[in-house]
Amino acid sequence: MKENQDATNPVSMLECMMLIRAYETKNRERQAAGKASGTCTSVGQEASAVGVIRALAPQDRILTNHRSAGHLIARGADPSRIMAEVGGRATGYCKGKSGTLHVSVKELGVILTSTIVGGELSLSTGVGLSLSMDGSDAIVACLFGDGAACEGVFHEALNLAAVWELPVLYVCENNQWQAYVARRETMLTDRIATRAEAYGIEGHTVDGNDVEAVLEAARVAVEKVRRTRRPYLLETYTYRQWGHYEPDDQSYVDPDELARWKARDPIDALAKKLLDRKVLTPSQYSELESRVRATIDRAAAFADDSPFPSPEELTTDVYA
Ligand SMILES: Cc1ncc(C[n+]2csc(CCOP(=O)(O)OP(=O)(O)O)c2C)c(N)n1
Ligand SMILES: [Mg+2]
Repeated sequence: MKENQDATNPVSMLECMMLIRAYETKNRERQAAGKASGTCTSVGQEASAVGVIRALAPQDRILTNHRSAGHLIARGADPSRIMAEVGGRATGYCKGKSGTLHVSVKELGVILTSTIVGGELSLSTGVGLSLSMDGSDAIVACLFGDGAACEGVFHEALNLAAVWELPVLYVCENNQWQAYVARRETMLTDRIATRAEAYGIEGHTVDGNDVEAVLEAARVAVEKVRRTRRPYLLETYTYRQWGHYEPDDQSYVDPDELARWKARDPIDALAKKLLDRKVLTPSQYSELESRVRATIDRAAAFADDSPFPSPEELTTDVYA
């Protein structure tokens, strides 16, 4: 099975990135108003989410981390049900039980969004093993951060997948932050993909703020993993524009650095490119903005109108 061509059209990718940004913005407002639990937002990283996820085929599996709303939306998850989940409502993807988005969306192949840093690494290797034993042509995409790449589990997961030849695409979203610690304080290299060589696999770094470049790099990587059934390490070099967690005043962030990255905002960059290429007119761009706003307003209303899970639900779907 192939990726969905409509989903990789640049205008569709722009709309999806705008939808992710609008979702995160609305969720931050809702958190401040006490309507949702605080979440880790992916603002600034939309190109990485959309470029990687849209290169996958429907049968592929996804495991990701705590900064996952963009990955879910790019995969086609309904923002209403994500918002309901974060609001603890029964209509959420996991009946509101996942806390700050520790969800699984089986119908989309999203096995887990792990809030345990690095948890997705070892689990993805395991899912790769199960696909391999089943003789499936599906692959696993494992999205994690530069902080997770500093954990011992990174070595264990990649090395085992390399030695056992498992079909896992490891994607490090290097957003320059590990909670409140700058990435440069925890590693002397700023290119995580170079570590691939140590495991005898291929690695590549791509500009994570350029969605077309990310899509192209992810397509190459996905094709290689699917064909060779061997792992690959792709790094999307990007920047976390908002705080680690809402609320976060970002008082520890260098304002000049933040301003430099905001000037390279992935959504502004793609919109400008498409307007310059005349693939998009200003009025079509305004239509996208209105459509996205309407979708997110509907999502918020859906979450607010949804019931909380009943007390009898407390122990259902929970494995002891
Ligand atoms: C095992 C574990 N240790 C610590 C934490 C607390 N924590 C949550 S996110 C985070 C930083 C993760 O950084 P990175 O992997 O780069 O992901 P990013 O937040 O930048 O997307 C930390 C330390 C955790 N959730 N799990
Ligand atoms: Mg990080």
